Amino acid sequence: MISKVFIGLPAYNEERALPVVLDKIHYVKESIGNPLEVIVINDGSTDATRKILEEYSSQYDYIHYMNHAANQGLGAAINTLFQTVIKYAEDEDFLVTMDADNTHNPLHIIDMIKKMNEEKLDLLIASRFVEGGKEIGVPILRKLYSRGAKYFFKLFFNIKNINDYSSGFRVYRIGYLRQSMAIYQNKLITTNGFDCMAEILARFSKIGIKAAEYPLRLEYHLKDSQSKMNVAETIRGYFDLLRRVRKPSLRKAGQR
Ligand SMILES: Nc1nc2c(ncn2[C@@H]2O[C@H](COP(=O)(O)OP(=O)(O)O)[C@@H](O)[C@H]2O)c(=O)[nH]1
Ligand SMILES: [Mg+2]
Repeated sequence: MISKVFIGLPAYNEERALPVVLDKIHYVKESIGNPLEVIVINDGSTDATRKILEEYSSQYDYIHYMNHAANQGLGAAINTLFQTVIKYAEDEDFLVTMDADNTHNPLHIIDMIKKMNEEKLDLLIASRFVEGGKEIGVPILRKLYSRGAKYFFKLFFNIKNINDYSSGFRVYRIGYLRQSMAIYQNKLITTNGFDCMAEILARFSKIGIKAAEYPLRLEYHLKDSQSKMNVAETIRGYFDLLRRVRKPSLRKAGQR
């Protein structure tokens, strides 16, 4: 059976970038050879994001969206996305997450799915820190932050082959995602902030995972809006993970 690819996009006030990203995804859908569905989590946007989603979803039946009435944050949006996708997807399907700000090129998805299948991976991260990875137009503070995150997580929550812990461009195998959510009793994500991306990996590091990286060309020069990430708050969240993330008791989670 051929795996289905779900693409999940968290979006907060992305009226400018979203149509460009959805058009690029349409091209991927035509060329990938797997069935593909898109789910956008519109997190209480106050711009035209919702209107754009109404238009795209009425034109294309593979494009879906959900609305949070008010802005809850990236962690809440990714949590909604995970809970929704594991309801509908099969274990052999894939969930791709990526930014809706047009800095992640959907064309990468075609090769990333191939690599997931060939290497039988649970997780593949599009990474700036693997040979061939690039970042174009990233401010120096952001470069320092993502490199600092790398050393922090390699030290405390090491996952073999993984270096880019803050990249939101990833492919998850649904079977693994479902199992890890069960192990953590549905609390894989316990923050509403941007630190959710690293929290997910911190928890995976405690239960074991077969993961790899794929060279990301981070096209930050195409970003047409302010970054929504608060660097200081995100770093505070990372330190908090040292206290919050413990190895789960497998017996309690009903794993045998
Ligand atoms: N659902 C949701 N998405 C958000 C929120 N803040 C940012 N995002 C989305 O998360 C992604 C990452 O944010 P972005 O501004 O691109 O951060 P950066 O790329 O790290 O500078 C983008 O797709 C945003 O639209 C939020 O509060 N809720
Ligand atoms: Mg971004």
